[in-house]
Amino acid sequence: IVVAVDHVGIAVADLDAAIEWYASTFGLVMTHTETNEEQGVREAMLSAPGDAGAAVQLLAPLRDDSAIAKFLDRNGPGVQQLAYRVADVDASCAALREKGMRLLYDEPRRGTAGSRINFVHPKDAGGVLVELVEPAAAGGAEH
Ligand code: MC0
Repeated sequence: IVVAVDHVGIAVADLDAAIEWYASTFGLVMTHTETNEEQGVREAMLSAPGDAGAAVQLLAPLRDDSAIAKFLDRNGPGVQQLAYRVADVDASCAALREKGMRLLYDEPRRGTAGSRINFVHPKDAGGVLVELVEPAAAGGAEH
């Protein structure tokens, strides 16, 4: 089902301050940033220079009623999600539903850089909010 670990998502209150902190502390560089209105986040992807492996995703809330705002209120900043890359998010969701897991959305929604995403409920995944990410087709249209 899983092709790779895509990213680890970390909830932060202030995105710009966090980007600066990860750069000055660990030398991570920002490779992508965007606002996702539907998810209620401003986000940034960070990597070690030249590393094409799993990324660190910083997630800051756009609104008080967003998932990240609720997470920050409850837990403070910290790891909010683990994202697995999949080849076909519809097929992966079907396979996980078959195993009795709850997917949060009936149909995949739009994630980073035109990807298609869904989430496994943390209570069905060992206490971890698991995101499934099907990247946008290289050079193809965004979903
Ligand atoms: C809640 N719980 C978590 C959790 N959030 N456990 C682990 N990790 C988390 N992040 C626990 C609570 O502590 C609670 O446990 C139980 O799950 C149910 O909590 P709830 O109060 O019923 O639910 P909420 O309101 O806290 O919502 C949790 C839920 C929500 C996962 C449903 O955050 C959600 O819809 N997330 C999916 C969207 C999302 O996270 N978007 C932001 C990233 P107890 O034991 O107290 O019952 S956007 C993104 O990631 C995109 C841009 C991308 O990467 O492409």
